[in-house]
Amino acid sequence: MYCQYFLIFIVLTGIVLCEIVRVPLNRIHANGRTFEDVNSTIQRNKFKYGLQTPAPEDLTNYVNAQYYGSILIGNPPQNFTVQFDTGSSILWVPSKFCHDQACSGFNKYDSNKSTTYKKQGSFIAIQYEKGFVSGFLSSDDVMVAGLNITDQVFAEIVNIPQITSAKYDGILGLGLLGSHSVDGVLPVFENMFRQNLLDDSLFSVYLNRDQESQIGGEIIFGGTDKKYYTGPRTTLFLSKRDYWQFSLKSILVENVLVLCEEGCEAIADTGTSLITGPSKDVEAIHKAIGAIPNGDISLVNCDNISKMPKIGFQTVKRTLYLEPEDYILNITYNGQTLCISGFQPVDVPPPDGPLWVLGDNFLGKYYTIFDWAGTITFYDAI
Ligand SMILES: *[C@@H]1O[C@H](CO)[C@@H](O)[C@H](O)[C@H]1NC(C)=O
Ligand SMILES: *[C@@H]1O[C@H](CO)[C@@H](O)[C@H](O)[C@H]1NC(C)=O
Ligand SMILES: *[C@@H]1O[C@H](CO)[C@@H](O)[C@H](O)[C@H]1NC(C)=O
Ligand SMILES: *[C@@H]1O[C@H](CO)[C@@H](O)[C@H](O)[C@H]1NC(C)=O
Ligand SMILES: *[C@@H]1O[C@H](CO)[C@@H](O)[C@H](O)[C@H]1NC(C)=O
Ligand SMILES: CC(=O)N[C@H]1CO[C@H](CO)[C@@H](O)[C@@H]1O
Repeated sequence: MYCQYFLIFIVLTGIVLCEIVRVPLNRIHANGRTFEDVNSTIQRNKFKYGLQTPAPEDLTNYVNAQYYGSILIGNPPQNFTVQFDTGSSILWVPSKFCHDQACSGFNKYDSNKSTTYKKQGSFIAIQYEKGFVSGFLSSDDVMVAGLNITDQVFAEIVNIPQITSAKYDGILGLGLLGSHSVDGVLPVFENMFRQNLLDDSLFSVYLNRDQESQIGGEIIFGGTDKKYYTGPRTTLFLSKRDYWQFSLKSILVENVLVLCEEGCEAIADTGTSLITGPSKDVEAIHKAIGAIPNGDISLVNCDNISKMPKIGFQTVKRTLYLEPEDYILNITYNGQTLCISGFQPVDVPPPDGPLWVLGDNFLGKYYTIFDWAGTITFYDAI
């Protein structure tokens, strides 16, 4: 859903500083990967599986707040890094026509350099929770995890927000075809399915929460990777096909309170760093964990983490619990560790809302299988 940390506001001993937290890049593994890296991943996958799927896409983890991988567009291929976002449905990358300062430093798609480019032309604006990007539609071959999707319609972006600290060039929406699809454009996953590129009509997501690890995460198209999950299987029917949406019976804040007693709706969203929920509920959680609002985020005392309640998302099958270590995000900056509440108040208006958005801190704990047939499955992530 593209509501990740672009800016983080820190409070230091009463002086309010508004500062961008830049965590040294050498803490994570190679950021800008080259075409050769992508090609070698593809070659390795072919070697590993001998067929097109399951096709794994390696992800890079940036401070547990941004996960992204590489794709290729056009012939000969142009490389891009994209965030794989289950909370939106379109693919966009910056365009060669973007001359904004904001576009510098990103890879830009040049249709003149691709033999398989097809003009679409219509203007498009894509609204995200925190602003919008705009451009026009084009079509070309897109290679994701070694799967060659022909004539994928995507957006070439010419206007993007000025201040972003996004580590990736664009966003690849992994939502289903539904009322959120932009202009009826077939999403990438829908095309993979229609073009018979998948042996199994699903993809699965592993997000590693260990910031020190070389493996940021992995999305597998057409399969799952048993080395990343364990425990019981919890399969739920989607309550709505638009998003990867399912129903919760309640939310339990261990021994303290019960939220969403009448039931509520949730979506699994790789494109959001944290968990967002209706503000009155999130305020209740913040009271229970002693979080203090600070700009867009809320901070907790790092020393109290072990005393905080676990929080359970009760489904018709199993209650999916998060321990405080799962839902608190910590960021070390200049030798100081900030502990950020993993919950943010966001009131999604009807008809979509009210809605709980279960982002990366939830999905890091639960290995998730997104099935085109209309189910979502959770396992315990390793
Ligand atoms: C990709 O890698 C394979 C195997 O190393 C090589 O044969 C092929 O030429 C490479 N493709 C491109 C476009 O560089
Ligand atoms: C592609 O080539 C055409 C014709 O030379 C030119 O008008 C257009 O600006 C070029 N597009 C890009 C993205 O450079
Ligand atoms: C993708 O498929 C198209 C059409 O089948 C083909 O022309 C193109 O060369 C393929 N691209 C790659 C990178 O294999
Ligand atoms: C957190 O710790 C501080 C002292 O470090 C204490 O005053 C406070 O009550 C604690 N809050 C919670 C919610 O346990
Ligand atoms: C921060 O998170 C790491 C795991 O990513 C953990 O090992 C460490 O103890 C945490 N630090 C604090 C202060 O909570
Ligand atoms: C992110 C990334 O790998 N970008 C590379 C794409 O390819 C161009 C040209 O080879 C490089 O300059 C980029 O660094």
